[in-house]
Amino acid sequence: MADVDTDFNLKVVLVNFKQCLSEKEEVLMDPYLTGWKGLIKFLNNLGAVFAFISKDVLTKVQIMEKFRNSEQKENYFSLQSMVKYEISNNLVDFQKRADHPDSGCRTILRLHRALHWLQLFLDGLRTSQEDSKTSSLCTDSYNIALATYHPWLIRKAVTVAFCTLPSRNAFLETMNVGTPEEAVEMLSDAMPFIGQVYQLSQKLFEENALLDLP
Ligand code: 1PW
Repeated sequence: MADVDTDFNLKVVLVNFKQCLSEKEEVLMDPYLTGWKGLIKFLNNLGAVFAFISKDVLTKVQIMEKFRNSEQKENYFSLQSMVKYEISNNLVDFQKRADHPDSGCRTILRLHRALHWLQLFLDGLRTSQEDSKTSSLCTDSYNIALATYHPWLIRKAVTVAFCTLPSRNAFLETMNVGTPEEAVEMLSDAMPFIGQVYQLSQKLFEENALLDLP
């Protein structure tokens, strides 16, 4: 396929999530967004049915990049500085999307929930048997992490897209880090960092009552 990015390597993408973790236990915005941009490439390589998913994620990454390129860029240096800045300046809609429909907080919350899905899915894949069905692993993690936040139509479309996923070994090979065994090893090294990024963000959103932003 001409549009497949052959230079893609999931290890390089996942390293960004390690780089998100600052010494002060903050989650740094730029590597977070770079990590997501890599995941978008990965999604695009999975085929056209994933295009609507990657498009939504890309839109959200672009919203955040705009903040990072604005005069307020320092306030968006980390997820923690963003939350502090947006809350103290009343830049977050808490009840319904109105004055600030695309706040950094509500945008990152969507990516944060999606990261939870990715974490569960890649961990499921890593620890599963060779004959496990990728589509079932993917659907199970989606149902736990994300489905409750999506309307019926999206849930349906997402589930259809998952059915097109290749077998476990073929999927591990699309990560471009060698044999399926090497891909599993790479995931074992990388997943703890994704887990830490997820936990730190979850704590931040929880402490600031941001987990249900419209
Ligand atoms: C196989 C690797 C998968 C990694 C990427 C996971 C991304 C999951 C994103 C699912 C998006 C489905 C389509 C869009 C739905 C939006 O309505 C929804 N966005 C997300 C990211 O959940 C909510 O955003 P909204 O409508 O409140 O702006």
